[in-house]
Amino acid sequence: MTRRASLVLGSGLLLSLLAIMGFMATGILSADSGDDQLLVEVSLTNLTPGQILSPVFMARHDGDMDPLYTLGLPASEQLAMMAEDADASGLLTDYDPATNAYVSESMLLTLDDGPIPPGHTVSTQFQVDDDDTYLSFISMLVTTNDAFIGASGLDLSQSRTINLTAYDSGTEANSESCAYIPGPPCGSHAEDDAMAEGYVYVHNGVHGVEGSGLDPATHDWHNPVARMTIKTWSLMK
Ligand SMILES: [Ca+2]
Ligand SMILES: [Ca+2]
Repeated sequence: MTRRASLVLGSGLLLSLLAIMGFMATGILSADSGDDQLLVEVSLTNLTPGQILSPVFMARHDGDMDPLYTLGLPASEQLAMMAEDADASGLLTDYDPATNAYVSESMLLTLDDGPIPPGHTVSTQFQVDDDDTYLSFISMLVTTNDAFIGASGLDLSQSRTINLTAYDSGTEANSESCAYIPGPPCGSHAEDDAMAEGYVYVHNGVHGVEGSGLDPATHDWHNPVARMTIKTWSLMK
């Protein structure tokens, strides 16, 4: 099952923290010194009280790749699969570095081979070349119809912290019916053919629709719902 799959790497190089420590110990790294090889650590923390984040689709790419989504416009089919059912297979196919010239590396980032529970953090590291310094990613809030977090074209060349807002893919009506929600307590992977909102927008939360089985005290949120920390070091020449 794709969303439970272990880390799937493209052609890029994943460096261990041990390697980072080794570079630092020998003085090879310096913070943001502007050289053309970067070592980047990306961490994502779930800040919700009761929403699990699905394994995170990530693509590292150059500046010419199309955005994964645009606020105010309809979602792609690949985003809909991810936002409605945490199914990253479409994204992994479309952004496979073997077939997509803009992509250097794509992966499904997991925590212990699974999703990211509330209050937990998942991290990964990249070695980045001069012209592929951008990161795009998507993760579903799994106890919703079609809520997700993401970013398109994050520049990895500078360290920073980003607070993430929950978006609605606009591809599934927010019935809050367990018949169409993959996360607990529901566990259903069916699609809802009812009229959806039609465009990507800022999600307005879980309201406890009568008979839905969702409890706003657990499943609702106030933005931000997650935080991403990017730490970047330059590899000195
Ligand atoms: Ca759904
Ligand atoms: Ca929706």
